[in-house]
Formats: sequence, C-alpha cells, structure tokens
Amino acid sequence: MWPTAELHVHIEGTLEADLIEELAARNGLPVPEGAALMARTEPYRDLQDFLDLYYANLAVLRTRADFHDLGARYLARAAAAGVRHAEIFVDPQSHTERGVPVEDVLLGLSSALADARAEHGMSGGLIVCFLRHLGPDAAMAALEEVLPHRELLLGVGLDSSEVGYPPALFRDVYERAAAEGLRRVAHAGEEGGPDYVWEALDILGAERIDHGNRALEDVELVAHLRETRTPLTVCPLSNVALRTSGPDLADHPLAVMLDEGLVASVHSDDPAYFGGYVDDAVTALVAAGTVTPDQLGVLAANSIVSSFLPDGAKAALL
Ligand code: ES4
Ligand code: ZN
Repeated sequence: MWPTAELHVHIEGTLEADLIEELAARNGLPVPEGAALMARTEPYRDLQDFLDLYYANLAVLRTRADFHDLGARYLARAAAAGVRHAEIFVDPQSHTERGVPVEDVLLGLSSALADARAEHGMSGGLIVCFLRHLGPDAAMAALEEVLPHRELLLGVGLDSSEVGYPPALFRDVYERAAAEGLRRVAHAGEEGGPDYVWEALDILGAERIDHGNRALEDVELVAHLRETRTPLTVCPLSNVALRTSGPDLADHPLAVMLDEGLVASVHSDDPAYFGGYVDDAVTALVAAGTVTPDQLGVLAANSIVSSFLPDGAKAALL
C-alpha cells in the first residue's frame, strides 16, 4: 500500500450507520430514518438527493465527545487504508444550526487528530467548508465564528449544492480567509461546468479543486491546470454514486486526467455513503482497468504533492 494523503473527505460523510445508532442511544435521540438507507447500492438521483440524507443523519452528533469519536473512527480506518496525512473537511454550519457550539465541533475533531498522531503516526488538519446553499452572508458569519479557533484550522473550502451557487458569490469570504493565512480549496466542476472551476481559481484563489471532472470539457482550462500544476482531488466512487460520471468505473475520467498530465489523486469524499474508503476506491479502479497497477505510485505521490504539508514532510512521505 502506497503512503497516501487523504485530501477530500467530509468527516460528516464518514458517519457510518453503526456509529449513528451508538450516538442516538448515547444522546437519547431516535435513530434517523436515513440510517437504514445508507446500505443501498444503487446510485443516488443526484448530489441533492444524497445531501438530503447526509444532513438528516447529522442529528445524532451533539457533543464534543461525539465529534472526537467520529474523527477517531475515521482516522483509524484511514490509517488501515495507508493514509499517512489527512486534510479533513468539516461543515460547521451543519452543526451550529442544531445548536452545537462550534468549539465542540472543532475541539472534538482536533483531539481525534492529536490521538491519531500519537497512535498511528498520522498528521492532519481541518478544512472548514462553507455550505454554498446558505449563501455568502452565512458563510462570512461562519468564518467569523471559527476564527477564534484559527490555530486549529488549515484552510477553507466550499461544498454542498453546487449549481446555482457559483464560486464568485463567495469572493469576500475567501479574501478574508486568505488575509488570515488560511489555505483555500473549493468544490467545483462536480455538477457545475468549467466556468465554476475558472471562478474558483481566478476569483477565490483556490489552490486545489475538489472534483474538477467537468474541467475536461474546456481545453484551455485543462492546459491551465496542467501548466499551473493545480491539483484535482478526484472521488471516483462518489462520482458513480451521484451520477456525476458514467455508471461504469471503467469509463471514469481519471484516466483522461492522468493522460493529460494533470495532478490528480484519488479520494473518498463520503465513504460511509459511497461504498468505501480510499483503499477501496483504488482497488475498484484497478479492478475496472481505469488505472494500471503501475499508476498507483503516481496517484499516491500526487496526493502527497497536492497536500498542504511543508516540503520536508512531503519528502519524507514520497
Ligand atoms: C459532498 Cl459529494 C459532495 N459534494 C458537495 N458537497 C458535499 N458535502 C458532502 N459531500
Ligand atoms: Zn466533496
């Protein structure tokens, strides 16, 4: 197993059905109906169909200990998948709207990262994502709310429903985040077109693009991504589950991305919902013939190069 950096995982998307049941019992809450739907193997209708289930299942997460345990379960599973460094997305707005204090979210997850460093020798950090469907004012408020905990944060990202919420709406939020020294990434080109990817790069200053599949529709954009070595964090199992690629992993655009010389790497997105963790995704890609076994070293190296680790730490993992 190649040492890998996980750069595209939503911690809320690692909430497995068994942990949902445990947390519901612990907190005296009903088990959300959606927990039973997670075992499905047929694709979701689209991104929104999945997001509705994902947000509903979060009702069981209430305390700092809950967030610690969520992080710890993920990090133990990731260590077994060969992940040596994890830059983890978290959606604070999806928890504060239930009345969970943002410090419980951030401190619970951070304590899990500290434990993983001690237990598994893993490094990592948190990337706070703004829910684009709540708009730019709510995003700015969320940024202000997390900034007292600036030292716990690696960067900011943008996720949730893409179409209708173009990156340009969030210009001021990203400007403020950059002024705080936060790293910048954004989901773009998952359901939105290449124009969303251009905006994420040119207007938000995104240093990585999460997904980016639809960038392949624009030859100038492909050339730009290649020349600037802008990373794409690609999630093949997610794309099949959400119908943002074809139903057959063999036709996944990752092969084209690598042929085009793009810095693409494989990630898991929402592994509790999409059929597996990063090792499962890599195994499935090889089984489908999308990538050859000799490309696995390139994919793993791309993940490390694309991380926000300092150069010395990257070199130690390559
Ligand atoms: C997400 Cl797959 C995906 N796309 C956009 N936002 C998300 N949040 C969690 N998973
Ligand atoms: Zn994602």
